Amino acid sequence: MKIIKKTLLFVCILASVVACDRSTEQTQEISIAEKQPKAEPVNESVNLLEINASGMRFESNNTILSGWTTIRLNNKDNMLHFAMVVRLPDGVTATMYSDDLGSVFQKGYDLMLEGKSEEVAAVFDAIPDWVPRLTYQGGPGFVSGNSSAQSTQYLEPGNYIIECYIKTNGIFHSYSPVPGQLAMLLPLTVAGTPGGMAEPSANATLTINESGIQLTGGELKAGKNSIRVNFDTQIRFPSFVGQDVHVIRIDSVADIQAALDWMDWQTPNGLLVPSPVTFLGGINDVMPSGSSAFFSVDLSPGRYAFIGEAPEADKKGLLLEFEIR
Ligand SMILES: [Cu+2]
Repeated sequence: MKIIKKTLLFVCILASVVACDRSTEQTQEISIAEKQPKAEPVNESVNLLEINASGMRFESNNTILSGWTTIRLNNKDNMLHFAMVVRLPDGVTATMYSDDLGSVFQKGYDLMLEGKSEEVAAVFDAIPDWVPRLTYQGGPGFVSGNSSAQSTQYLEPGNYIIECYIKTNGIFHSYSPVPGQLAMLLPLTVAGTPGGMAEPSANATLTINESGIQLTGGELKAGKNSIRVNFDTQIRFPSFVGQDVHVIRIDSVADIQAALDWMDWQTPNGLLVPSPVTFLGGINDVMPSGSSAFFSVDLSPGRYAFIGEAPEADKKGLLLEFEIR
């Protein structure tokens, strides 16, 4: 883990002629200040990365300060996108991620649809040896077209990518057929300089563990919600995906099964746009186990569910319905 320490260097030049008089004034000021009650320091700085999704590409600054970071995904397309944050091991670049891993998933998926299971296994056996050292660090969850989603997560300095692997016509948005060119994959540098943003507050807490998603604190409300997610576990399922949480609006009973069926990228219609239900954001996988992160979601009265991106999410406990009155 590369940690760049911020060095603060204070250079103080005092004119020797006036030093004596000023030091007397400073002593008096300090003694008055000490008699006043001390206010708790308030840190209101915002460490925000704004990403626009447009024409199946991300547009953004490619750097952010470290520590707590808010990432806002403004989806300007008519289709669903998300923005998963992945930390790259030292020596791995966004281009390597695209060329050596994105291409493997597209090839494996294509063979999967052709029913060539042995060839699929051979393709996935050939994934680069650095893949197990990728760590997943959140990022805004699934959000339908022409709307925004926002997550807040703690990012250490380093090199990252932001990825969307929704499919259009069977092609993952992050897949680039041209080596060296990036599709829906954004390189991100998290600088050594701390952004100084405080950990957000939340009105509700979700806990994710072996049993799935539970509401373990606070209350969901109409209007803007800040939701803390405690990732007590981070389980990787055989389909390579981890535990995460997204919000769907339930307009009819059929929406629940449609969303469950849609949440498996390995099926022809899975993660294929147009999505069968409306997604309002959430947060992608966070590692390691024991980490917490946050997402914001605006809820009008109605029925909703938290749902994980995994095959048979309900059987994994990754479906939690709720109502806002
Ligand atoms: Cu996308």
